[in-house]
Amino acid sequence: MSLKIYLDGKFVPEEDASVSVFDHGYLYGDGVFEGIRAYSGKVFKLDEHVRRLYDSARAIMLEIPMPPQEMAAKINEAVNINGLTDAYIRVVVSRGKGDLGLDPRKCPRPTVVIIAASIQLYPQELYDKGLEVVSVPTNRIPNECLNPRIKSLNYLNNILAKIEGINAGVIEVVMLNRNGYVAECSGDNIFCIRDGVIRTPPVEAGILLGITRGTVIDLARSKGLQVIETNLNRFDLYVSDEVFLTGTAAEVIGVVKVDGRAIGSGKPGEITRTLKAAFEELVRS
Ligand code: PXG
Repeated sequence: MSLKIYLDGKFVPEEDASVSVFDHGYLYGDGVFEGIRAYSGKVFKLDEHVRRLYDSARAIMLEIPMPPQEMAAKINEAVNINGLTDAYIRVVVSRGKGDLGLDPRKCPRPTVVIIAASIQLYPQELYDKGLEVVSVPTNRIPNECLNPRIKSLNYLNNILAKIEGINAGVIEVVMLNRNGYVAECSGDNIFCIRDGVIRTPPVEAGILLGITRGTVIDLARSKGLQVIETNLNRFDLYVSDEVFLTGTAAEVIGVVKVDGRAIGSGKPGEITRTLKAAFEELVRS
């Protein structure tokens, strides 16, 4: 069945949802986006995602041509109009159509797209067995170059890292920053646990401030678990009792091998399983 896509002010059938080849989102990756989920008809952490979208846009001096409340309403409408209850939502705001040339002033009007589609879940087996990851040569881009807090349409840094992972036979990778500290994964944030203490890289390490990351930190603290945002290196991962990743697509997923080193017992750990269960309960409540 054909989806209805929000494009520049109205919902159109997907066959008609086309953007110009002169759009600077296409020509230069000039724009921002969000990946959001809906569970049982409710969009998860909608306000947080909309806020991050507008922060990303502000950082690149892109003025989204509608207020945040209207964006939130359109995101809800995109889910409802397509009759979806569990959905994956992609919001894209690009610089818009303009002449060739980098100058963003060539683009009078940003292009706004909202796609709400059914979601492709990771196979259950990955959650039961846990993921294997490797650290890759491509470093996370430094804050001073293109701050990873900006969820921009330039994902080549992450895609190059992902390709290195695919070449090594894994589906997710650990990206380090230019100081050798752990930053994040290509599309997930990373946590490790030792002696019951949960640690995750701080924003200064050069990461996207994941909405799932924030949710899981809150959940852990509400259970009396200690969570510390601190620099980690690969050694810290290797000697962890547990490692897990968080992200909109993956939710919470255990990691059982890092660079060939088995983590803990070689199965997803107890705290990881507790947090995964708490997250599932939250999204379904
Ligand atoms: N780091 C990076 C680089 C990401 O792109 C996360 C962390 C996790 O953030 P959230 O807010 O989702 O907890 C992401 C999120 C996709 C897709 O289609 C990618 C993400 C989210 C949803 C879908 O590949 N990345």
